[in-house]
Amino acid sequence: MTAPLVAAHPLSGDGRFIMERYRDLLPVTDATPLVTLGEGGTPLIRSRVLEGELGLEGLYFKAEFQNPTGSFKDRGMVVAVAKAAEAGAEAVICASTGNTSASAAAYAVRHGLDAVVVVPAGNIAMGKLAQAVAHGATIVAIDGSFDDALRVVRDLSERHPVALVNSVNPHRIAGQKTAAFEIADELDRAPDLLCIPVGNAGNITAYWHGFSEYYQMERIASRPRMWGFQAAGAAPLVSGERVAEPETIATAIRIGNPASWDGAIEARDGSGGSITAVTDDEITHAYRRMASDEGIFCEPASAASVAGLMHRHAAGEDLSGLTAVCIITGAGLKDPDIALQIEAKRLEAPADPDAVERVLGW
Ligand code: AN7
Repeated sequence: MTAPLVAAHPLSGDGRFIMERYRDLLPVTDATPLVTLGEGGTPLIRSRVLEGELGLEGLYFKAEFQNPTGSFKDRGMVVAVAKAAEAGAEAVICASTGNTSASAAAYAVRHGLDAVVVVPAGNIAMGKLAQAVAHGATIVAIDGSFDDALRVVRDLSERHPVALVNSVNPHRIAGQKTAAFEIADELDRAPDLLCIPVGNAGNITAYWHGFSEYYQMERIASRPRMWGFQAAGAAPLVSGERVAEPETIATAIRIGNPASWDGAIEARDGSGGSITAVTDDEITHAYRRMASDEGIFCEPASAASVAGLMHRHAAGEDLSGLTAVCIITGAGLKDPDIALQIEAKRLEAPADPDAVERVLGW
């Protein structure tokens, strides 16, 4: 018998949502509350300009910013918080550079649980903080990095009856792998290249699990090469050494000691892929090109996937005949401060058509 659906959306019975669509491949039991905010089912948007510019056969953007709280985190969180509720937890806790806390806060509300989020003071984007505030999460800003915050919440979750919902929780990885299923289902094959920003490395690990699972089930005949990209100032997986004081404009991936280190290396080596660094300038450039050429307003960390692909092309990599998917992990509205640094085409005029015509030069 299937569990009753706690309908949070009028279309929640149509199988679009990951806990229903991929139920058999997820740790869902009859006792798991199928609460949904509408996560998953994000579009694969074909590139307008960059595909041709990079000489690719196909370039697609997986629009993960269209998830309910504006990032890919919802795929893992919907499963992790449901499993926490199923196990009788009354509260969830996480460390976050922002998106995990926004997602945890929303799903905690949905399940009637409390949320505690521990964040690096001064280093989380305004939109993400606003989300945690709005959902009523208890926010602890620590004088330290994300890595310090993760150490703190791991410790607290062992001392208190709270569920840890960072990606060290395997239910997070399980939920996030569904994005790989969706890509394969939609393309009817695996792409040749999967380009993805890497911070704590949960997502690259999850995608690799997803593609590997489909490969083992013979749903796809090949797996993509995984191309992970870290910000140059926070690139422990590139150097092979922890970074004590990570620094980058892309605060979401300002992480010096990724929890899923081994998973990232496995994805890289198992796929014949790579994990390389992109500079903040490259990230900023790709971020602007995505908005101005593709109509996609993402956050800086997300643009690292596109920056990386552009970097590899500029370095002489032949991409002809290949199909690539870039994972666009989070929404541009999360970080309005960065967006407003772009020189705007902004004019001023009195409230009069003739005056507006004049400033437009028409
Ligand atoms: C937009 O929210 O770690 O490599 O605490 O928000 O799985 O960590 C966010 C990470 C990429 C990196 N893009 O993914 C957090 C957090 C965006 C992100 C990443 C994050 P992982």
